[in-house]
Amino acid sequence: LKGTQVIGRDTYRLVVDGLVQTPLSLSYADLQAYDQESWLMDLNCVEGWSFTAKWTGPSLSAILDDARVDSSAVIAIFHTEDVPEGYTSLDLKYIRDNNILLALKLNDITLTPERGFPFQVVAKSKYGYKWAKWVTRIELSSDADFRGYWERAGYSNDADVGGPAFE
Ligand SMILES: Nc1nc2c(c(=O)[nH]1)N[C@H]1C(S)=C(S)[C@@H](COP(=O)(O)O)O[C@H]1N2
Ligand SMILES: [Mo]
Repeated sequence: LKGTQVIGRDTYRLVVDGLVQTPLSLSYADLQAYDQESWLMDLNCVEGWSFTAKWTGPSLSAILDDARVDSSAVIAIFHTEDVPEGYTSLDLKYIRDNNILLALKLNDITLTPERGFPFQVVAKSKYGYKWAKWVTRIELSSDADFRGYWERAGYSNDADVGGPAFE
């Protein structure tokens, strides 16, 4: 929505904070050090186009386990370089039930800035606007009423592919 964001590999940190017992500040190498899992998955933009790719990266649940998320947290808010106040959010139950990945690679190639370096959230079976790119902070929150950038503009917070695009 503001064009490509360019994030430096050496200075990058992913902050995981909010309702956690152990806030994290992970480098790009830290993300690479987690077990890397791969999924073949479609990205469906609400505008009608889609593509299928192999997505590879750490499990977000594994990272959240290391942060020791409080039982009061219900959502994860993704703060991005282009929308630092909170680009989008996903339910924690959805993240855990679907083993959502943070894709460092697309078809075995490290993401370019255009594709979301350092990673793109693989929001399986959710519309493309939930697939956050250029994420700098994941905040655990109990605010079930939080709405991200597109969601505030009227797009569905569920964002299930095949479901309504608008609320
Ligand atoms: N931070 C951020 N993430 C974003 C966007 C954006 O504007 N900013 N656009 C979203 C939309 S609408 C889609 S369809 C996908 C596109 O992903 P792609 O660039 O890998 O095709 O990224 C999503 N992630
Ligand atoms: Mo999109």
